[in-house]
Amino acid sequence: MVKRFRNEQGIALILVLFVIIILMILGLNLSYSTRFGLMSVKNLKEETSVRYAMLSAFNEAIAYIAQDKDPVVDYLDDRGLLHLDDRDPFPQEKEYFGIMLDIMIIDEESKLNINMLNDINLRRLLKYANVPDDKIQTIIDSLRDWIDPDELRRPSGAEKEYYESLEIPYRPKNMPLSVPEELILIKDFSRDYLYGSEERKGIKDLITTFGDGRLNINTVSKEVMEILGLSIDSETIISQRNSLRGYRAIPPHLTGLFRATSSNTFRIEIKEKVSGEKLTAVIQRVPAKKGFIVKTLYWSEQKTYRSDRRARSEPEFLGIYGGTC
Ligand SMILES: [Ca+2]
Ligand SMILES: [Ca+2]
Repeated sequence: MVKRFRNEQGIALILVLFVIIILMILGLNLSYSTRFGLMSVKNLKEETSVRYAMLSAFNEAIAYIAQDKDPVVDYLDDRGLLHLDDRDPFPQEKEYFGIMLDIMIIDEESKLNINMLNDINLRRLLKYANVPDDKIQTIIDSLRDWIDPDELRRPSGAEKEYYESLEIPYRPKNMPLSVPEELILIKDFSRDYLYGSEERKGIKDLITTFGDGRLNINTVSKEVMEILGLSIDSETIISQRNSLRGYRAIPPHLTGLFRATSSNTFRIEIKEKVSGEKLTAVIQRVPAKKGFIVKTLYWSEQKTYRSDRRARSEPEFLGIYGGTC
């Protein structure tokens, strides 16, 4: 009888211990879930705040561009800031909802359109990036083959048979480039020709795929002018446009190179100072009865993940589309 009573006590003790262990596991799990949930909410709140701050800055930049009161002139001052009219340039940094952002408006019509460059200027552009001489003709022919609709290979070029034989095969676009980054897909075009390295200056900031190929004399950089063969005249052009607050007409001897004193295609780059999250858009303004209609041509958001403390970033969305906003 006593032995049976002790056995029952032992079983009860084991059951109590078992229940306590289960409760501890459930408690720890609940605590972890709650902590994880709170972190997720905090991250979501931060991400949402940053995104809305960026969208606010983007909309303000668009309004600034669309309210240009002087359609004849858009010019860069001696600090490199873009003036659209008598207003102050758009602020380069501004706080939205307590979030500090860097903001840049860049004239895409100050850059060389890589889809429309002739061989002479393309050669000068590649030389600027210190591309080896024996690769320049291959890149020029391959770029032409990449853009033209046929499959007929130029002497140093590349068409379908070359790209399909690569370790990771793909096909040539047979259309104009949508974004400058596409150059990296073209035969013999190395990534550092675009982005630069210790050995060479990259061409990324000098080229575009947007706009109709017109260059605005009031915004082109010294580097672009030198690629166009204007090395001596570049200083004079920059000093004259500074003192004039932008040419209102192109000097007769420069009409062969420049066809505009104002622009319609702009890149807007917005970056959060702390995390480095970035929003890039290219917009085009089209004259309308009252002011301008603004179309978005390109949109990219570069997101930063903070939960692992070592912020890593990757493009969240890369898109090119037409539309009115
Ligand atoms: Ca203007
Ligand atoms: Ca082709």
